[in-house]
Amino acid sequence: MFRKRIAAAVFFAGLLAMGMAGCENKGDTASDPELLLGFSQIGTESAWRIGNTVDIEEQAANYGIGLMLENANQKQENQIDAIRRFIAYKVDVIAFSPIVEEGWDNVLKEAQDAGIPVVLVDRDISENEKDLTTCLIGADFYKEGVMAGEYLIRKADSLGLEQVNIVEITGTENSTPMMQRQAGFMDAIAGDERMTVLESIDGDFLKSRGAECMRYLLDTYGEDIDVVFSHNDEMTIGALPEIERAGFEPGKDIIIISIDGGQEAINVLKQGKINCVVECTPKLGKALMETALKLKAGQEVDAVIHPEEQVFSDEQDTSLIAPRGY
Ligand code: GZL
Repeated sequence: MFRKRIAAAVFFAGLLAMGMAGCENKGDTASDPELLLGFSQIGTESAWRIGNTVDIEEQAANYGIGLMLENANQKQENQIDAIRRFIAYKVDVIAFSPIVEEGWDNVLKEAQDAGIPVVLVDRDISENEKDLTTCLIGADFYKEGVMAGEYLIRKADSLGLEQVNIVEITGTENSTPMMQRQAGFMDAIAGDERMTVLESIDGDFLKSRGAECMRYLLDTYGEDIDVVFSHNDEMTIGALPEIERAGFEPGKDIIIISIDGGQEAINVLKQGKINCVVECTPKLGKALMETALKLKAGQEVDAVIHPEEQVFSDEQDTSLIAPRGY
């Protein structure tokens, strides 16, 4: 315990110095946090991810919680290393957004042996490793996929379509959002005989890969494509210029369905080039801080916390959509 306080004091001295330099001091809590939270973030691959990081940093400051946030630059091994550093620092709580669902059991056993609770943020891990974590704070990705599929059925009805050919650009393979968004979407359209999935291809949640995937899909299927279902806005934004370069009007010749709900995608929705954006809020920081404080106080926490989420689409007056903040 004594070593922990020294480590924390050294760490907070740095924080305080940065705090004095970078933002106003919110009173006693900002300079004498009750709690040290270690957070391993996946990277900076999307506006969603950056918005998630900003929100966690802001909420840590609001709650007067000491935050050690490390960026893994899209590498699982960097997340595992960061968690080991948090254990060495004897933080009070560890949180992380697992880039994929498998491969965490060893480091999570080390955290358990050190008596440090682990909170999953945003993404989940495999069932056989979950008992090594305390809880999950993140979206219901399956429901997001269902909402995307249900929108497409309504859209096909409104257009009187008899055949709907779909291409899917998926997020990072073996990640929770990729697997569950795909499952929800496919389940939602399964009973509709008009729906045919021509191909699913991994875009890794990246804008550049979204463009590459779209180029390949257009070269392969051309005007047979009626719908693009993209697992995140970054890949969608990357795909749009490729659709236009091929001579098609996105949002009119090809129905575009995306997920995240960042400002850039909402702006394009308002222009009519995207038809539907399912919200996936990155604002998980408040729930994380409140959960960390409960864990520190030895209180019970909910096993799963899902934020409320909505669908933005051309079925509504998109001019009324408020600024998104990410
Ligand atoms: C979803 C999150 C996903 C976003 C992508 O909660 O895990 O990762 O949809 C991000 O933009 O890369």
